[in-house]
Amino acid sequence: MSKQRPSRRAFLGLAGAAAASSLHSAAQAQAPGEIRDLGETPTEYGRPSPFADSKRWSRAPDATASSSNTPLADLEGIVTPSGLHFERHHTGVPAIDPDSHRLTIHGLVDRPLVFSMDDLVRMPSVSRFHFVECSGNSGREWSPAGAPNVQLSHGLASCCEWTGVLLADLLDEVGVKPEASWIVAEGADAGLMSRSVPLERALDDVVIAYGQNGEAVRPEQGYPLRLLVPGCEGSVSVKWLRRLEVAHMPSMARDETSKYTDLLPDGKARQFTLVMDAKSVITRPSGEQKLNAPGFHEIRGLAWSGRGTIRRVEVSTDGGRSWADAEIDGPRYVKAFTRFRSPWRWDGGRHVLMSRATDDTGYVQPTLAALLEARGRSTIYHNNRIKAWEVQESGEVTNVEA
Ligand SMILES: Nc1nc2c(c(=O)[nH]1)N[C@H]1C(S)=C(S)[C@@H](COP(=O)(O)O)O[C@H]1N2
Ligand SMILES: [Mo]
Repeated sequence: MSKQRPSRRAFLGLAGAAAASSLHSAAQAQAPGEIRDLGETPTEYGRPSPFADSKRWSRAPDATASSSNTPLADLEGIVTPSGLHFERHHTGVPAIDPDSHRLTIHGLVDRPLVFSMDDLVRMPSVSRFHFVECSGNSGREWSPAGAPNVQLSHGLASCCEWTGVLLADLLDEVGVKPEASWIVAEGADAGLMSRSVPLERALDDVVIAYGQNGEAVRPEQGYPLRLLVPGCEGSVSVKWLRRLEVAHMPSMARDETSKYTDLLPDGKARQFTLVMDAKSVITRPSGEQKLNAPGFHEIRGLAWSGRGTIRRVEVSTDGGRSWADAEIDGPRYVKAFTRFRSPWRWDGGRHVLMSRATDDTGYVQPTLAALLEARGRSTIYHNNRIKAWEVQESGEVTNVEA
């Protein structure tokens, strides 16, 4: 369905004197006969322009326990460049030689098997766009104060094209016994991080990935092999994957008991809350950015859901009093980032900007109040509240209580 749009030129209103005069000086800069520099010698593996200095933000650069955030405000479209994928590793990034790496599948199976990387790469493959989001993403958003910018508030989420083998195909090879109901995955990092995945999910869309954005999975993302459990909290996507045990119960590993459970006000905890609920955030204008002048500014952001595709994103420029549908004209993949855009004419006044996502199950992203009502304040995980930014009269964008 093609939407009725105002004439871009008339609406943007950028054809004024300022734009015309800068065109004039650009033409002057290219005088005929001028000798121009050849620039730098190309490299074997390209790098971003030195003027484009997007960086992962690291809390404490430390080899043993680390995390870093994707600079979402700097990125366009839905793909996170591999070098800017957020990182979360509990016991360092191991250096693994793919020639000696093996994946063992055993437990409640007919034929336990050991796969080399060559064995896996010759099998039928899939390539799919999926987000990975740490369930601790937006942990600071449990307080009204929230985080000052989108890298800190939402940057423990990234989206790449992942290539690999469907776990269902590997389980077919080993033959799962009827009494099996869980898969326990183990990584080859120093702490042998381990998580359990229900068998029905393992047989659905789980990928054993060796490719990321067209090249090998990056070391920080689990080279040479990672489990990729689409739509689920990042910690089940076990990196540096070396072992899968088919079992009749979860292993109750550290990271599914003392960590990654959601403590409720009555002292009980939700466990195996794997699915990441629908969420969205405005990446531009967002905290710590500055609008240079009143007039046209496109509002842009990202929406995603661990249950399926994004059906709708609404944007408010008046603190949630009124909402309008944003445009989604890029790809709308399952369990992947979805880009939304909304035209806006800034009048120079104060405005509170918000976005609200709805997924194809009909689930609507909640307010902070609704989330607190359901879960209380004792957990740090699974915060998908509606996020607000305030545009000040100076053009500065700040985080705002909402
Ligand atoms: N082996 C192993 N797998 C792991 C982890 C880890 O520390 N070791 N961290 C988990 C957590 S908590 C998250 S959020 C994701 C992060 O994936 P990324 O670093 O590729 O962004 O990996 C998960 N898989
Ligand atoms: Mo995580």
